[in-house]
Amino acid sequence: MWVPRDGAAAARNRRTAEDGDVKIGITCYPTYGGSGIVATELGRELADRGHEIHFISNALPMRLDVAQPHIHFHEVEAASYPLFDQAPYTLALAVKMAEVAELHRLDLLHCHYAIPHSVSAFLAKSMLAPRRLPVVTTLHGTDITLVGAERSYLPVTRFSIEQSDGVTAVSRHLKDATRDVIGVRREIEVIYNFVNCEKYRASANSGLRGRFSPGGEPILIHISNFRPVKRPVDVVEIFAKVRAEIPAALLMVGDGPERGRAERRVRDKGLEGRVHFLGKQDGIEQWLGISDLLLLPSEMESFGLVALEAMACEVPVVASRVGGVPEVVADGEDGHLAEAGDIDGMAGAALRILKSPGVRAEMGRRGREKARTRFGAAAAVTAYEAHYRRVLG
Ligand code: GMT
Repeated sequence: MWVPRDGAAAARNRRTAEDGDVKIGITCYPTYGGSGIVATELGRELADRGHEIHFISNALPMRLDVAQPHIHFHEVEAASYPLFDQAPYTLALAVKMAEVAELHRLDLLHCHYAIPHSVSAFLAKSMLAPRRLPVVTTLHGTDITLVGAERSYLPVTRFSIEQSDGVTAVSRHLKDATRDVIGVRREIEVIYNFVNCEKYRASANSGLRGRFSPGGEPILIHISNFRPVKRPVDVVEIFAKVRAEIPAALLMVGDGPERGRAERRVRDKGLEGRVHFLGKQDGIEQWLGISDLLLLPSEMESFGLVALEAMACEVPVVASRVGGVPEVVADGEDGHLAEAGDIDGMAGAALRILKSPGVRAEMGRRGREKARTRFGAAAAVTAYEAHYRRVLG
């Protein structure tokens, strides 16, 4: 809806999340990655609550079902011209955001990942002035710790965050990093990522499990975008040490630049047949549901959404003690943490869990309980609604 800036008309027209449905434009990276998953799940939950959700992105987000009521999708196509080396996506996105905001009377834009989404949103909002179009930015991690920290991007990252009407971060660690690394001084609300515990749960799919574990041996799993920051080669090294002591299988779910190196390491270690590269998968809950342990030895992780998804499936987590991971996984309770690169430490932790079915089950039970009570979807979605309400004034 159109909300004038000032005056009595503004007060009459001003809409808040409390008054009923809000029309929200959500922009995210549509491909494999935690930020897109969080944006998509949030959009679906908000739509369930009756809000009108317009996804604006260069492709349909991976887990989005446009058949769901109150969900709409608008594709951004960056026009190319022989003069352009690369099509200007940031501008195309800004134009589409402004167009959708006008046509569908959006109340606000919610950008997941600062670069370039919040910059495009700033342009869209400026183009539509004096009509008010607040922008909320949710910071996910690498937009601050890697991309944003890059000297050439730092000023524009800081600018787009400072110019947003509301800013949230997915962990306390990320909130602090935004202050320390980017130099942002404005208020940032921490709203933790969440998981749908109905969808993510342990599964007794004996057919699927039997394919990888014919003798009932434990199944370890790693799920990521196989970027260097995820250290998938470490996963293979850790698994090799586990396999040296007990029979086990490893599922490698996802794809990305480090997959080739990880596959070569599997061959060097003679682990073919024990390690299964499954590529990008929809419905990762089915893979987590049959697994016994998640390995997440990342260099950095502002939250580690997949750790939370594993916990919801009663799968203990062995991960690096980095970034926001300790805010999700409690060492010794629902998993174990070690320093990034400590392959011996992580292999030892994995063996301690896998050699004792009682410990494994108890850690899994605690993980699910924590996922349900501290990281449930309902509380997070309510927190986002309250955030929107404040931004809408
Ligand atoms: O991990 C990435 O390569 C990118 C990024 C994304 O867009 O998925 O992940 C970040 O956002 C996730 C969702 O909030 C977090 O769970 C991840 O920890 C975070 N990745 C890093 O901080 C490396």
